[in-house]
Amino acid sequence: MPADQATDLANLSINTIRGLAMDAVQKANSGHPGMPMGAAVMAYALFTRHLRFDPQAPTWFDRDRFILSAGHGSMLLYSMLYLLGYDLSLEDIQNFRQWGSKTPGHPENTITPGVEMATGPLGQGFATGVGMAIAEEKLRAEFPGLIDHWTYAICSDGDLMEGISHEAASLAGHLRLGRMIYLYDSNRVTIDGSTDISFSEDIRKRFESCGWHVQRCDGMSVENVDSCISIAKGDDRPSLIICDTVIGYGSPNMAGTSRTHGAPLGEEEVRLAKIELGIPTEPLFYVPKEALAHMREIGKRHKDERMGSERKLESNPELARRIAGRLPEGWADAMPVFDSAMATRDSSGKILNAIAGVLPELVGGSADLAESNKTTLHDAPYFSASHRLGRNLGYGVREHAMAAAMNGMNLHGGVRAYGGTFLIFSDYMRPAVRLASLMETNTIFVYSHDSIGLGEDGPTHQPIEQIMSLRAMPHIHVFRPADANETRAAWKHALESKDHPTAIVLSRQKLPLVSPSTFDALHGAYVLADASGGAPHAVLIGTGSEVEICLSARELLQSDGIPTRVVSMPCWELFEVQDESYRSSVLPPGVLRVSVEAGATLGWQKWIGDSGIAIGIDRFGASAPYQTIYEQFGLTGEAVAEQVKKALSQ
Ligand SMILES: Cc1ncc(C[n+]2csc(CCOP(=O)(O)OP(=O)(O)O)c2C)c(N)n1
Repeated sequence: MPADQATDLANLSINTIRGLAMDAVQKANSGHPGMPMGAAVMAYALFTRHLRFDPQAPTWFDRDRFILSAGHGSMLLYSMLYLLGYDLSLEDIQNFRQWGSKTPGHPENTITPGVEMATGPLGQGFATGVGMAIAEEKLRAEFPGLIDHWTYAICSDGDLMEGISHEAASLAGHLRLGRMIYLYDSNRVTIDGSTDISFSEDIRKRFESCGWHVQRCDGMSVENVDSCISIAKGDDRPSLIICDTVIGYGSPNMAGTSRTHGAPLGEEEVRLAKIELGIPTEPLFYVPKEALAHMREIGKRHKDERMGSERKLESNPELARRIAGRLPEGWADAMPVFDSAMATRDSSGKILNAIAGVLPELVGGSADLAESNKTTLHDAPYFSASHRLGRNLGYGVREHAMAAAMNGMNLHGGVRAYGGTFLIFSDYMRPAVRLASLMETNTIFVYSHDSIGLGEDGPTHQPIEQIMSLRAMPHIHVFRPADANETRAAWKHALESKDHPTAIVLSRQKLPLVSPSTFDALHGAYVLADASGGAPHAVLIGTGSEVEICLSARELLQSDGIPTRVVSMPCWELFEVQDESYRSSVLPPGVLRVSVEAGATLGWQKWIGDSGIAIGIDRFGASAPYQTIYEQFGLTGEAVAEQVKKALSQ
């Protein structure tokens, strides 16, 4: 082991981090001690010599961002935050992984001050940081002299194995995101053992070929890591610093092996490791006064700078508005009111271009389907290495990295990112969509080509279970508008949301204008056409393109003397939060309810009950003109009316 050239105080602090990690994992009887023990030096070098932050103001906008991409090493971050003086106590550390604690198993931004994002699913942190760096570049160009910070991450073997890291690294290099510095904890160990089993690519060459600046250093030396970070700052490419480390450093019998990765070392091994590292074996959770004082002092280093920076930020009203996430007064008036039939992807594109001028924070993008998704802001160039003011992101065919990067931009703040792909490819980005929901991030996912209505491309491209599987995800709002005016409501809702993502699900095919120009759709569901000639005998509930089918079924039923109501239900989540009296006024109890949606029927029972009828598609689609597929699958006004009549006659 190379001798660490750091000062005694540095070594004391580093070993304190290691001791806390071992003890917390041991006490919780679960967790990951190895990574914090091996990466403590890297984290110490970064936090004490480079990172700009103020524990008293963890959301200071111009702070450097730090992501622990290898989130299983959470005790590394928690120890650091506690020692530096964030609002995290030694007791919190002792409650690691316990119910209600501020120290959950993996970092969560909604729980712990100083945690920038939730990590744990490997690769997500890596790619989310790319979005944070994009936001910084863009805002620095827009507000020169006010914004000036860096994005750092610690990532692991597992992070770099994940496909999303390839997508994100390629994008970051292409965009020349020089303010990104990633420390790679190269300990050559994963859960199953040595990386020899599965991971032998040349990381240096891989990242260099993606346009990164790559260095390699002894990750167990503060001085080495420190000087590599300094060198990285002088290069205008994103930087990867390959830090050679030893997982579980200090454990006499387990260091360097996967046995330290994801389980307590055991009381005896913890004792031996403490002796090896020169940490007193008692008391547990030992924090030497000198180390705490040293780290707390470092925690105060940027206080004055932060206060000055905050004054500057507040002095610019436009930037202050954007940092606060406030939309300009009356912004929604810029949205057009529609009076004609069009695909909802088209109305979405028109809305975006109409509001782009009043919402300069809007950053669009698509995973190589901009023309299809209608996501392009026409008056703005692409964001690129030479055009930092660009407002369209060309993510390339990288759905997963796109979603994570959008999360990064929205977590960063000051910009508001949306991005599009086909609904079917929401599956390619699902882990990042899930994380957006968990992190309470207001990312807007634009999904066009939302059903068999896309026609000839066939079943590989026709979503079936995607809408319902998005609805199954907690917290995200799924909005499937029936026409251009409901699309306005969808965008209003998505843009005004602060603490949840929204998926806007759009048709490829033209849809008639069926809804009023008011924002009734923001109730989640509303009566679009009521029964005439008496109380309804049936309520047809449609979403998106199937609302039109419900309306034509209603015509047929009404002409047969059956009073029929049509309810448009573009957003379940908004309807769920309406009060009981509104909900039962829309869906009266005791009346036959029929859902019509060109997708999986699983789940509609929630609204139609045991005696309702769910009309949908529980098989894969088919390649044909879309009108034919709708007919073949029984999704027509006639077929729906027949089913209703049959049910009512039983
Ligand atoms: C997407 C994803 N797949 C699997 C896991 C489970 N997991 C946690 S850590 C890990 C690998 C650990 O290897 P490495 O990233 O090198 O971390 P280290 O061993 O250095 O702690 C795996 C597979 C995960 N967290 N995320």
